[in-house]
Amino acid sequence: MKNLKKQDPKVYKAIQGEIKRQQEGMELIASENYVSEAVLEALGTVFTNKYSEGYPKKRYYGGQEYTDVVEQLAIDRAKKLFGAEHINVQPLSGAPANMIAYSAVLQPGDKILGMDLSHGGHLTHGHPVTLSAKVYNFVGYKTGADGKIDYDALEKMAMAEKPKMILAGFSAYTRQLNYRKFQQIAKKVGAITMIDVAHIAGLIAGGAIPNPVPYFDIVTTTTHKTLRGPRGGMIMCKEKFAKAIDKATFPGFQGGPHMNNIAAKAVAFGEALKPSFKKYATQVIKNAKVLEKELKKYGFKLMFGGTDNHMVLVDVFGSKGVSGKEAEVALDKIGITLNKNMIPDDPRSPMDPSGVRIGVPAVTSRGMKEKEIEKIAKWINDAVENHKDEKRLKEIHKEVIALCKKFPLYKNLK
Ligand code: DSN
Repeated sequence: MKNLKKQDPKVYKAIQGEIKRQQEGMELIASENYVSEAVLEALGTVFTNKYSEGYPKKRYYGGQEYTDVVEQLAIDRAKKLFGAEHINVQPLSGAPANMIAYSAVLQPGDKILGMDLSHGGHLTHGHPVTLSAKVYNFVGYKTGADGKIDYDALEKMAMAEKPKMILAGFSAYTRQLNYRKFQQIAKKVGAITMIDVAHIAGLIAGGAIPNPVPYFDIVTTTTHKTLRGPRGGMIMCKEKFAKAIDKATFPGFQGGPHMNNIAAKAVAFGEALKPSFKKYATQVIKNAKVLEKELKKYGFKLMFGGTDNHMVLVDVFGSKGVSGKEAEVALDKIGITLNKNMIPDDPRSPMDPSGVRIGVPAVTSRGMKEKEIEKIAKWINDAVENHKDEKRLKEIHKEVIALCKKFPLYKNLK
């Protein structure tokens, strides 16, 4: 970064600070990951200069011989990964992808059944603060008494509400979804099926969990979570919705696609097609299972009874009398980054909820395995139980940094 260093030392310094923070910190935010240096290189290219409204071979401006190459590569590789009939790689991120998908097949005011946020859903699945909830009429389904989605209740709700769309997917639910059930229920009421796989896309691509693509009309995702690509979104769909999805993306919702980002998506999808990515996805699940077991051993209550994916949702307040916010702050002090999170029917507030969400995709990318996860669980327990003991927190922080240094990251970045 020699030009940046000379020209803009303030931005350069912040970037160096962030590199060090990522190198020395333990990243347990379930939606984060570390892209490869090849993906970073593709992001920082002259494709950022190019306007390319339209799609490969059907653009509005000239000079598209290379944009067409990278966009087509991204599409073809994503098709191989997920087996989708049609793919649009232009959505800028997950929230736009969801809004585009709704607008492609629904009319304002149409009803969507989506998962309640505090039960594991996502803001864009109908939370009142979002634009989507102002445009569409969302009804939220919840998890049942056993902590899992109650499909009988979902079916009754669908029969009573007659939604135009049934939406599956989540940002904090930790159990495998029954794709077939969603499909069957939607068929009964004549609803379109959509699933947002942002959190689990990499686990699907790596074959570590079943692929929902055959069961759903529309599948949206981000590309930067378990899939380990650049920040961005993507929509997959059945051929019959292809035109509607493409038109809703551009010109319906977005302008020029971010071609540097699409080039980086192509690189990341190429990486996900390699056998090493299968190993990665399998290890993510193994690591999450160890985290589940260890945290339970330390007396933490896990929501939904445990995990089948890459994360756990922990009721820290119910388990240890420490709020989600207090836990997040204490863990930050020891170099472990995660986020406070609501638990189902949380008696506390969103800014200081009962839970924390903990995910292992990033530490697994770093090469950490079962043994390291055991240490992480021990540190989490230690920091939560001693959250007011600054001296103890400092001691643990040193141990966290020492372990991070054994799993180096971005060695060539300067
Ligand atoms: N912010 C992402 C997450 O953490 O799950 C979802 O948008």
